[in-house]
Amino acid sequence: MSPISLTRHLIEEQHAGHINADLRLLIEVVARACKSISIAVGKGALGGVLGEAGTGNVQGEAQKKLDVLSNEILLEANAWGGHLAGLASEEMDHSQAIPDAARRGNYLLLFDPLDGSSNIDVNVSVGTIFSVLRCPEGVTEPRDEDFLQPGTAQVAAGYTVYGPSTLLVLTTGHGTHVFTLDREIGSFLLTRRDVRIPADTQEFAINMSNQRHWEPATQRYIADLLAGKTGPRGKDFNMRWVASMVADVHRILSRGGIFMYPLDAKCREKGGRLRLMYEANPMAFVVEQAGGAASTGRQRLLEVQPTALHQRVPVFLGSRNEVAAAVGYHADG
Ligand code: AFP
Repeated sequence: MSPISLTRHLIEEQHAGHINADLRLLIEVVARACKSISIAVGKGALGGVLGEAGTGNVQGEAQKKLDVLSNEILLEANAWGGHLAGLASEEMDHSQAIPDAARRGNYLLLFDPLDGSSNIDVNVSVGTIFSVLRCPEGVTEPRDEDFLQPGTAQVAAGYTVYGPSTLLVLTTGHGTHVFTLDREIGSFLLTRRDVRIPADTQEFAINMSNQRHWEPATQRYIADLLAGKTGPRGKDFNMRWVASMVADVHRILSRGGIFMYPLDAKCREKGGRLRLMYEANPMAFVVEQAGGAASTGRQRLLEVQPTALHQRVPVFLGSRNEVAAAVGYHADG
């Protein structure tokens, strides 16, 4: 039986009462925008879109041309989608409300338009991460504070990976599903329904160059992983680090593992390296819906009460038994 399309999957989700028509159409708009981003990314040097844009974002990071282009594609796609009350992006200082009622909907969309963009110029997989929240009742012109909802309030989340194939990974709270872009027909087709992350793993992902900056608990945990079968864990571990969260998380979704960006002396002041609202929360929702776990090291990630739109958090996510082990080291202080 040939794989079903994203459209059919979303209609089935709507018929099952899992989502409404507005959310279904919003997800379709985001998926269409990601197809356009995939085409732009896929052109590489031929598209004249590699390299620096010569601008910076609210994070204080130099923007790549594709960061700016991907952001514009998502803004334009949603400006007239009719399903959003507002949107927020890693690349924009503040959120943007959809101005007129004619094209306003009931949802808030948050996104990292091009995650991993430091990898774009060396042709390593990058992606888009998105999160959908409800606009608070009675709010017609949402402001930044209306977006500050915990990850448990998400009604949909997902990411794309622009890699050897372009994948869309999506949850609406009823499992995590993988769609592959069929470039010949231009449709996302369901290639993996209801992904389950193995509870245990022998593979971890962390940027080891920060080792000397980690908290003692992280130092102890990683040292025990590296000690392998001769150490307290009694088994050897392998390590991977792509430095594109979408690629590292997708590997974990595909074969298990633990992904970590813990606090370190360099990012402690900011609260962590990764952004809560449009990186950690959507990935935590996707991972939990696939039977995995996601923590800050001290609490369930989806229960963090946000205080700022671009807030950062420490992240431990993946195989639930390994996340529990890592959290155990941090609970000991
Ligand atoms: P960029 O989008 O600036 O490349 O950052 C990617 C990212 O936010 C996330 O995708 C990676 O897991 C993490 O940063 C990599 O951080 P390091 O460059 O410190 O390893």
